[in-house]
Amino acid sequence: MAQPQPLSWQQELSEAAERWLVAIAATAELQALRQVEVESLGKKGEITGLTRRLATLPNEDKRAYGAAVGELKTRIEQAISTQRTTLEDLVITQELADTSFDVTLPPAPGRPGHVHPLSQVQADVERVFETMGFHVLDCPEVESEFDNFEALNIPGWHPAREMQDTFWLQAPEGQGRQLLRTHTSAGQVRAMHQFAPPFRAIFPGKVYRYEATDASHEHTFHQVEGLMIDRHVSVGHLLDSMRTLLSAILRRDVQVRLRPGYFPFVEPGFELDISCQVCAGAGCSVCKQSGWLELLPCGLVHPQVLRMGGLDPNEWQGWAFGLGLSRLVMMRFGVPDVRLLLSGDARFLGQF
Ligand code: FA5
Repeated sequence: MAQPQPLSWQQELSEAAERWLVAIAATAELQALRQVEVESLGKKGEITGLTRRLATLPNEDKRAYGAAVGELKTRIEQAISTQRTTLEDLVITQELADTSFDVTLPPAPGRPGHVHPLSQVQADVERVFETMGFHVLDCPEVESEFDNFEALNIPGWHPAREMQDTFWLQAPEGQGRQLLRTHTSAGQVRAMHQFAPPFRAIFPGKVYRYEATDASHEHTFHQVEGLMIDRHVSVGHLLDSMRTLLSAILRRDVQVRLRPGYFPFVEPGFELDISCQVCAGAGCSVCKQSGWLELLPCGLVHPQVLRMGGLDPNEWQGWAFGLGLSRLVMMRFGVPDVRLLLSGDARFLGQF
């Protein structure tokens, strides 16, 4: 009986191609496809074995065999890739089919936004002062060295500069030095040039300091400046305005204390402290265990500052205050750390 002839390598590759393409098309699950991939193209797979055989062939067959086995490998890889996409789509379709949902259910409740606690208290402060005849002024956060320091009687050599180190900016040639304002007092001389005396104005806003932060110190925080210019002003009127402000904003009786305070742009100057509302005066990290928090420095405008604002100190007087708005918010709501205010943490903000 005649022996069956061995297959030529061309027939063997063609037979392998047909067999693997049928096997790939027949897979119904990704797991099975992966198995076919390992058995055909894996390290010990059949196609890899066929590739290795190249070395054993006579030289004249090597080029044609190499090209044919390479083409076979590419066909199988493409078929596997196409089948994988088909099977993955099937899985997604199946998952969607398995998910049942009730289209008649009402939508999940939305989370409406609300006004930030800083803006709430700022709006209240503005309302209180507007009823007392004050303008509300918007002053720039990028300020000149002149308005932030020199106009306020703080020349370059003055030790008070050390207390308010800040972020300097690269200003265009010839425009003097510019910085992020360290206090809203930077608006005082601007206001004096903007309004004809007598006038009263507040200017709320964000200020910046190069600050080692802690529970009551932030590098970016809010203040409200107040300035009243008239022919005769008194410390009594200043303190009464401060009392009106605090009882309107805090809506309860709070203890305050007044002590002398030094600021080069007021004379005399005061520090108005408030009994800490976070710990009810018992001592905590906000008040540094003292029971008191610095909130509202103030004083009578220094004659030199009036001159810088184009006003004759023999004719005009003024009082000014620089309220720590961020700290006032802390005192109103009992916030235990100033850094929470600008943290953008929705869990914190959701409470107001
Ligand atoms: C000033 O900034 C003066 N310009 C205030 C002033 C205005 C005095 C007008 C006299 C007349 P001071 O550096 O103390 O002063 O800051 C004022 C208030 O801002 C402080 O009492 C405090 O409530 C708040 N404050 C100061 N530094 C910080 C900080 N790093 N973080 C949060 N609040 C601060």
